[in-house]
Amino acid sequence: MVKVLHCADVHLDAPFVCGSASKSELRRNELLASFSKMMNYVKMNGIDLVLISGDLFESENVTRDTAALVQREFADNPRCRFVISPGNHDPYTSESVYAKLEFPKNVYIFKDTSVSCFSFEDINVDVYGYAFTSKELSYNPFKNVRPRSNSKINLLCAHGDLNASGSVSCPISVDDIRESGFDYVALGHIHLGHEIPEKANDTFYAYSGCLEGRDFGECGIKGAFYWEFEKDRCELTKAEYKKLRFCKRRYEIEKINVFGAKNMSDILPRVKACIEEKGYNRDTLLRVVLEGDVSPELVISNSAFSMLEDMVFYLEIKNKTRPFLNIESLENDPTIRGAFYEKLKPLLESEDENERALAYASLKYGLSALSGNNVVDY
Ligand SMILES: [Mn+2]
Repeated sequence: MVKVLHCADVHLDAPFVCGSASKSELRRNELLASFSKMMNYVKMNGIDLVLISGDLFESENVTRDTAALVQREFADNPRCRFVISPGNHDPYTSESVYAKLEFPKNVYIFKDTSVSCFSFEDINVDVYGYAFTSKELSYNPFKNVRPRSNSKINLLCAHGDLNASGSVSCPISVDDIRESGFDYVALGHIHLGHEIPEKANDTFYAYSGCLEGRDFGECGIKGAFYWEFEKDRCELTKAEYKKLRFCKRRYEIEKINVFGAKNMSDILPRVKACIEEKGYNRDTLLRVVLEGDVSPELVISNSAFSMLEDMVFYLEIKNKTRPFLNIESLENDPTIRGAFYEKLKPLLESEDENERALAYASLKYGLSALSGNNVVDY
């Protein structure tokens, strides 16, 4: 049985967006710590092979200290083989970290845009791959490439853009994967990553996603795939995986509907309850988007949220509420207008976004009709 770890898009030394300069610097260091945590996992769990599917570094930013740390981590895991496919952010060039630094013997780096193979006889694994040699690679180098021996566990370590024809970051189609004949295609480039690997024909494939989210475009828990493979003659008899968490913190976005809120005390408990229900804590960078129609008198002040700030690592409030015309008068309206509003109120406060939108439209058009107005021109 072969133990494989698949990661990608670590982007060591990349800048973070995180509110303040000091927190951003802290996040940069946390990314390094997450990388070390992953490397410790590799050591403690006797991983045979690590596939790094591109963008390990962010080339423009990589410091000498970071390069030294990576070299040290690789050297500290002499039992494990590390295979690297340079991506669009860390292409293999004569000026790159890959060319300039000397890596330990257990590190295998693809250097060319054409596919080549590292063969590990002792574990019966062939790892195929290629390198970006500049920021762009406008074709898929492994299209029409087939593994040379079906008795080997055939892995492909690839940086590229799945289902994005015309992409300059190595466009890969599912058909390319389906026809490839590899046992596993370990993908890098898309930071979101799969939670569950896909399968096309006999080939498993997945994006591992990045190791730490860097902004609210990269939400969720980040990490790497752990695989156990076994091949008996030409038959893959074991292919089991786990998605492992290595990120120190995570970005999350929560939309909260505060329909009908009249003051901050209608809002703060809702935000607090959301943080508690979702189990967010100091590991979370949270953006709260406030939505819904609220009383025109309501003033949403960011400083009012300071009492919640310590619940998470970073709290950002986006106010997308709209002043509602006359909720209060509707609430006290004894006529059919008030009754109509009362009837719709549960739907206006629904958790379901579509239901809310529909109820809102119903209220608008209903009130308009009751006023004898042209519904369309409301
Ligand atoms: Mn990339």
